[in-house]
Amino acid sequence: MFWDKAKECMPRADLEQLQLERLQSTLYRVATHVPFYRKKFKELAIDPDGFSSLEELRKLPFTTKDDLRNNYPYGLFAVPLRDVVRLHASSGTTGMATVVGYTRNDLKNWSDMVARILTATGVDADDVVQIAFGYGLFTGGFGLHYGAERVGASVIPISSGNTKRQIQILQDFKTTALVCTPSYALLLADTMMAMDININTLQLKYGLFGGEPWSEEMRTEIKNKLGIIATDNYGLSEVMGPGVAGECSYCNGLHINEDHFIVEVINPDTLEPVTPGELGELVFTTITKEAFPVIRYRTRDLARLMPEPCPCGRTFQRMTRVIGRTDDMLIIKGVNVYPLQIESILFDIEGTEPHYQLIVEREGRLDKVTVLVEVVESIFFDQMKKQRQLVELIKKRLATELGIGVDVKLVEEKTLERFEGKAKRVIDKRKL
Ligand code: DLL
Repeated sequence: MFWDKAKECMPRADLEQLQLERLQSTLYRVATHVPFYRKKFKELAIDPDGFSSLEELRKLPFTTKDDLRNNYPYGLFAVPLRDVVRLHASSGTTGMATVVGYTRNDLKNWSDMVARILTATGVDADDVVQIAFGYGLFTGGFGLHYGAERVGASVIPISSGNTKRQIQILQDFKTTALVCTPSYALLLADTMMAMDININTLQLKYGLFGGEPWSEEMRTEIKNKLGIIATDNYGLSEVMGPGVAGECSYCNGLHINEDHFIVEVINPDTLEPVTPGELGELVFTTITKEAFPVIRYRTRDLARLMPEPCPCGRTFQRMTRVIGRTDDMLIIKGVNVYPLQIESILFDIEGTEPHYQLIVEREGRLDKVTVLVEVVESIFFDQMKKQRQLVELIKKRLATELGIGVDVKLVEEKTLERFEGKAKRVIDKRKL
């Protein structure tokens, strides 16, 4: 199903022409209204009017989270506040929040983009959509909300938290589509199992998950436990919020809304583009946003582009799931490791629960990682010998697949913290 087939299936040549035109007007907009970009363009001798091909994008400066922070709160807005009708903020993991704004037209485009990803999953006007993302400064709740209303679905703005109430509403309101973080979906599923609720009595058909990294194994687990189609949805406040990219029902990569964003993938060390299909940092340029346009925004998110066409017919390029962030990459004995790799391996091992936490400490120049893994009760209370065998097995699997040794500790079921929003898997004890 398509929300806007003419756009989503546009021939690439037409799309590129549209991108160029929209980029030209964005450059004009920022050079005229945002002193930060005007200054940067001047320093780099960039003439925004002389921009005649998409390849020239590479000449433009990057924008980073620090640039946003340095211009807190409204310094990068390209319209006066009287034209801004919504503000959101991203707290990030550290430091000062960054503020983002939307004009009425930005909100219309945003809800259209979210409507596309909901439709691509299968959601339509007959669906009842339970939005269990936080409403507030976080873009997740409101972003999905407006998109779901745009589709014409019946929207339940329950927001995050209060798991028992979520479950009651899932049952009573006959929810057909659940929208939340993947870790919260799993928590809901596990709580329902503990309450002996038969999943077949629910009307759930779809789950749209996002806001945090998750593995393919976690998808399978959620699909099996809830009996639904589960799609991955990606976005970030600085670029817009949810709706930047989302999966179609083939569940094999996320289509990027390329008529609104130009995507690049760069090597985060050299800042040069990677060869197509190679892993690197996602960089987005917004080309329709009025209030808060960003040029070559460095996301810190690592993914690959999938240039080959998708069987669904959409011509928008896909990206793979985000496998991690440049800033949550751990260097253990010189090897780059992402928490998600560890998650995939744990899912494979019988007796371990899909709940884990990584404790990172620094020994000398290298990171030392201890993986805390929840194990089912029967194993936890089993003989020491069996526990030791399991620890050895996990260590061995991690060592073979990651190429390094890490410490493993088994913990009792339900002892690690659960999250209603984004899960925090890494406890960083390094004093850097
Ligand atoms: O998390 C927007 C969003 C809300 C997307 C709901 C999808 C669904 P921020 O709070 O600004 O915005 O956080 C953005 O979260 O840079 C990624 O690191 C991470 N992230 C978001 N979606 C995914 C995903 C929202 N599907 C940051 N997979 C991004 C992996 C994701 N990471």
